[in-house]
Amino acid sequence: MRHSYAFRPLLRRIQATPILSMIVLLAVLSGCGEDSPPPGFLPNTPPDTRIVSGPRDDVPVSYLTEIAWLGNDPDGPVVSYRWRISDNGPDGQLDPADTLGLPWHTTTRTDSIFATSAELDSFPPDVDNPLITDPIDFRNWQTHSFFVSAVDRDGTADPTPARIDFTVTTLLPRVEIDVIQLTRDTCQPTNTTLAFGMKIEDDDDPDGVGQAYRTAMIAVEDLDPAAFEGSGVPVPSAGACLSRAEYEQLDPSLLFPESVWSPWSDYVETDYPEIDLTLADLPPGSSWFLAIQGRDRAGAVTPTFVWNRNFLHFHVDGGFLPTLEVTDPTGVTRSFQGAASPVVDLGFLTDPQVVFSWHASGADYAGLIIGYRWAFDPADPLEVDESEWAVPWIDIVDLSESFPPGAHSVVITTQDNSGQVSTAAYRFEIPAD
Ligand SMILES: [Ca+2]
Ligand SMILES: [Ca+2]
Repeated sequence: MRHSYAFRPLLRRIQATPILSMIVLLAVLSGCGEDSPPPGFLPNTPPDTRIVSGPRDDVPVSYLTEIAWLGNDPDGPVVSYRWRISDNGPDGQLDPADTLGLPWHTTTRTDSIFATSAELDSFPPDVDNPLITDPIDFRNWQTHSFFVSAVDRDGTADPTPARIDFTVTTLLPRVEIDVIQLTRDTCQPTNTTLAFGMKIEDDDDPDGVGQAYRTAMIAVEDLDPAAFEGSGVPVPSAGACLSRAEYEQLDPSLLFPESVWSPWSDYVETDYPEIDLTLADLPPGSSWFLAIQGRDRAGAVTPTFVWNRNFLHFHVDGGFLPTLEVTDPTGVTRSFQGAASPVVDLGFLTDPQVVFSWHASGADYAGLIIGYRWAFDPADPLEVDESEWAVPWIDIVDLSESFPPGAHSVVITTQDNSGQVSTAAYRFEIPAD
């Protein structure tokens, strides 16, 4: 008896072990633990998902891509979908790393237009075309995979998401400096203030414009000497002026490394001739490289730096004066720069209705005319008092005024955006009848 008593628990233990293991294993497989459904309860069936329309994998499409999907669930309704889009890297192939940590987004919609990134440069069909040289023609590209899973009433997502692979392209945004005129094939002389507008065009954007811009401005003596290696162009010293031909020998990727760029700013389209950038208090004698890049909705960035388009080489001279050209009542046009001296004497005018018209320019030094004002019969035509001006600074380029008999004077002045003024002063006499 004692013998069998001692033996029985051991036998029970040996028999119990595999049964216990199976129960634990079943609980792990079902994932339910103690909440396992009672016998006879049907487990939830996950929903199934399919993509009903979208881009083909062999034809590149716009970075704005429309995709539609549907799901069905054998034992209840589909209540939502979850989706995600991967960027598949330069090889264009979906790798496990491409979806690592990629979040799922939830939606109840069954279609959408997705704005996807296209940040890889040199889209092969463009690069192979030797006729294409302008960024207007170049495209960036990226291959993406779109995944979507239907989610049922129980929160169960289709474990095998529907998937579509596709390649998108975007035309690159173009930047153009405007408002000022840039025509030189050597450095542009400027005053100590330089102001200009810009436009960032993007032909495949719904609004036709880029979304952001950034600038790089470097004194020529701070340029990376490596950019000059093998170019035949000497490394510039402070204040040096390079020609367009010399600039075009240099490696732009070394001229404008990532570290020299400003942060990105939102680009808001303005009406010409509005000013987007003003550079004030520039030191006389300094010489600069200035480049501007645009960025589009797909993240594509202007790749080239074209002389006098989105690249400007300028030298700060200072002391430039606007040129004021005035046509007087006798029909003679004269040019004025700086203070009015001497006063132009027109003698007797037969018509008491006196008409002047004018035009001013700072184009020689990329200066901008900000307005005009005039005075009638000031105490001293060569020293008009602030209170004697007939109008504030305005953008009007002619005047017509009736004068009584006697001696009179008219003073017309213009100002540029660096505060430089040029003035024309006239005296004349209206005879008594
Ligand atoms: Ca279900
Ligand atoms: Ca674009």
